[in-house]
Amino acid sequence: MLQLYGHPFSSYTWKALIPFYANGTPFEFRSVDPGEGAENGAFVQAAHPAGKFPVLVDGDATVIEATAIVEYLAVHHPGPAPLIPHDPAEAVVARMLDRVFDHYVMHNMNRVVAAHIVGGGNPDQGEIASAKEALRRVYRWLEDWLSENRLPPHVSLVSCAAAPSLFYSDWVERIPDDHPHLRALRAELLALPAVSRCVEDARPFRHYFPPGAPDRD
Ligand SMILES: N[C@@H](CCC(=O)N[C@@H](CS)C(=O)NCC(=O)O)C(=O)O
Repeated sequence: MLQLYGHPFSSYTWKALIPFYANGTPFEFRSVDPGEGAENGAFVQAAHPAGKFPVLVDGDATVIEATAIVEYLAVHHPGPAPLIPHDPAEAVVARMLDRVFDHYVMHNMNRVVAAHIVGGGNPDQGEIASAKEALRRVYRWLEDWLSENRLPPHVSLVSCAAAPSLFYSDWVERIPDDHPHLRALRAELLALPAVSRCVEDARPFRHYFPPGAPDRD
C-alpha cells in the first residue's frame, strides 16, 4: 500500500493528492497535523532535506517533491488521468506550466502567508506588497498564455499544480475581473471531483490560514 505523508490544508499536499483521487489509486494518508501525533511529522523531517511535505513511500522507494511524486505516479501507478501527456512536446508544455505555477503563483502566495506567520499581528507590508505585485504579474502572463494556447487535458501535472496554487493565491490576491481565462480555469479546476475532494477535506483547517480565509469557495 502506498503511503502519502502530508496535511489536508497544505497546497503541495493537494498537488500530490489530486492524482491519487483522479486515478482512484489506493493509498494510506498519513497526516502531519499535530493532532495526529508526532510520528508522521518526524518521518517527514527525516525524509526531506528541508522537512517539507508531501512525501510518498512506495515499498522501498521514498519520493519527495510534489512534482516528482506526480511524475512517479504517472510512471509506476498509471490510471485513466493522463498525468504527463504522452506526446513529448505536450509534456514539455506541461512541465513548463508546472514550474510557472510553483515558482510564481505558489511561491508568491506563500510569501504573503509567511509574512503573516513571521510578523504575527504586524506583518511586513513591503514584503506583502511585493509578493502581491508578483502575483498580479504572473496572473497577466497566465491570462495571455491561456488566451493563445490550450492546456493539456485534466487531470494532468498542470491541473495538479494549478488547482492548489490558484485556489490559495486568489485568497491573498484576487484574480482580476479582466482575466476571464484565468478566472475560468480556477473555477473549472475547483469543479473537478479530485480537487473538490481536497477542498472539502481541508475545510476544517481554514482557521490555519494566517492572513484569514475568506468566506467563499
Ligand atoms: N518544493 C516542495 C515544497 C513543499 C512545501 O513547501 N510544503 C509545505 C506545505 S504546503 C511544508 O512542508 N511546510 C512546512 C515547512 O516548510 O516546514 C514540493 O514541491 O513538494
